[in-house]
Amino acid sequence: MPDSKKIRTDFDQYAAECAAAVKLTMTRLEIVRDDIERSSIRSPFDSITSRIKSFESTMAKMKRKELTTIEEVKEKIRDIGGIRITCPFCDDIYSVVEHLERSPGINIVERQDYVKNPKPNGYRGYHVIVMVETYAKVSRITPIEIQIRDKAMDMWAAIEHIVKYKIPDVPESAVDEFKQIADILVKFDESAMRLRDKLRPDIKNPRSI
Ligand code: 0O2
Repeated sequence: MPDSKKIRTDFDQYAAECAAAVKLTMTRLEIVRDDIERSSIRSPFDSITSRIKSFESTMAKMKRKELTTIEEVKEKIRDIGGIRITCPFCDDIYSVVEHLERSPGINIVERQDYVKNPKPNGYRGYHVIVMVETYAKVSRITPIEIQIRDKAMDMWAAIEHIVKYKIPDVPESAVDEFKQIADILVKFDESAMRLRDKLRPDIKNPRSI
């Protein structure tokens, strides 16, 4: 039986490390975004937000993954610190990924492309795990997750998350309906890019001056 008081103390300490890594990465991303906004016709960035996974949510994930110690959490749950970037258009996601790849201090060690390969329930998004070096009393390297979605994907995921949260046993019909909405949003994304390219070919590439 894990010592719940110790887990809480260990979690709070690790969450503080993750918060430092998130803070540093947010600053780096904001610098990249500001530079693009100054020098480009439009930006592939819409919003950049962050969160630290709550203790309760981490405990639930530990239970699901059958983890009992903070050492296991550090190894197997790499989204305690999370950043979410939203983009206006679906193909902007790959521009953002290119910017991350070029940014010093953002070291991508893992990626999952749920845009090209959506989850069976219809979830789309591009996830990367980055290792961030921070220095307080000692130097540490901490993983955080960056999720990149366009606005349609983000809207779908936010609603699906709330529904899944409130009702643990989602009926099959609701799962089907979510998938149908996801399929409609794929079409929406395609139309939005087609209209952009037809009406505003000058802004197709967000990096063009
Ligand atoms: P929260 O509350 O957002 O932190 P896992 O599948 O979670 O056991 P892993 O490797 O962390 O393992 O999975 P993945 O695919 O990288 O997903 C991590 C996060 O992506 C999730 O975190 C969600 O934020 C988001 N995500 C993934 N799949 C879905 C989905 O089907 N619907 C929604 N709404 N979000 C999804 P958490 O910890 O689940 O939740």
